[in-house]
Amino acid sequence: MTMRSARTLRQVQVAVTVQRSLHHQHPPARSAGIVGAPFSKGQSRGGVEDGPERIRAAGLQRRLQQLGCAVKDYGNLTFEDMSRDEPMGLLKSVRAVGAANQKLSQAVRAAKEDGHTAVVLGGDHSLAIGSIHGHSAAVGELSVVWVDAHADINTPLTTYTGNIHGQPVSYLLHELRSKVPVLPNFSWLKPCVSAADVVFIGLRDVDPAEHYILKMLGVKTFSMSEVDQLGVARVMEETCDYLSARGKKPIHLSYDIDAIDPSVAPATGTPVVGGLTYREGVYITEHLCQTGLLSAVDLVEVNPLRGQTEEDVRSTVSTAIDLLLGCFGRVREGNHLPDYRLPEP
Ligand SMILES: [Mn+2]
Repeated sequence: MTMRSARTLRQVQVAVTVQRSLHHQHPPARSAGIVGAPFSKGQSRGGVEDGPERIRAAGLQRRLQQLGCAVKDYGNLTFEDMSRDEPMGLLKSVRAVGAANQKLSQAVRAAKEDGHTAVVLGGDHSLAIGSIHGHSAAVGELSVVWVDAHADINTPLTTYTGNIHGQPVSYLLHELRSKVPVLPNFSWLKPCVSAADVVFIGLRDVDPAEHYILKMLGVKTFSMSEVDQLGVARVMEETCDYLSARGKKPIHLSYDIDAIDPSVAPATGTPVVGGLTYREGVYITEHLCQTGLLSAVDLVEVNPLRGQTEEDVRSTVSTAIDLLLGCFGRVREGNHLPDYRLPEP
């Protein structure tokens, strides 16, 4: 190797190093538009409506700002009581879920139109119906990453609990349009997501009908078996390769805290053993953040009343916050603000 080419190589290495350190000192400007959705009627356990306030009280806004992220908190949506909301067959609280999601759809759409990365604090996972619909109304076609112990893809006719938090994906998919009956307070909703634009991660409690639907539609899934087999880094690489092969669409991350192992995040309505570790859970958010395509995030199913102890609740809420911080550029190596200067003696 001549001196000349050796120098060129070193120059390249220096340039790469400079670029990298610039990247760390000047993270892309981000802003979070937080929408609180204290809604619990997509399932039958009280307490999940307290999720937004607990997550805020643990310092979400301050911690996002410490990352250099601008924050606009739109506050909590209010949901009217439905005086007459009788079950339709097994299906519970249909009218309340329909009305709440219509409101949420409008709020998420507004947050997107204001230029923010939307953050929906749930509340139960039925809220993904309005969140994804509103996101899509603002930006068009989406990629959806659904991180959950459950597939939440029952239709109103396959559910055996009647809880709509186990069904939101079926309401959103074009391919299942003919399988979802007309429901009161849902006339505003049109399916807006293609099955090929969805990836599930963390599955470990899937009903037979859900499994049939996933196979029938050929939906990309990484159950906990694949997380074990491939490791989370490869799962995320394959997730992003798979989604971007259909075009680089804005990503909607719908994160159910029950994806995380109950030893870390026990305060949730339907915990299932054998979940993601804290590190795997956070890695998913870090990786999606790095794509630069993350456009909206739901963080749902934190239920402070489901913890056995205050430490259970603290651990669950603090994990939820770390997942959200990962979405906005927190990296575990540490961060500093772009204008930081070392004190001079
Ligand atoms: Mn869920």
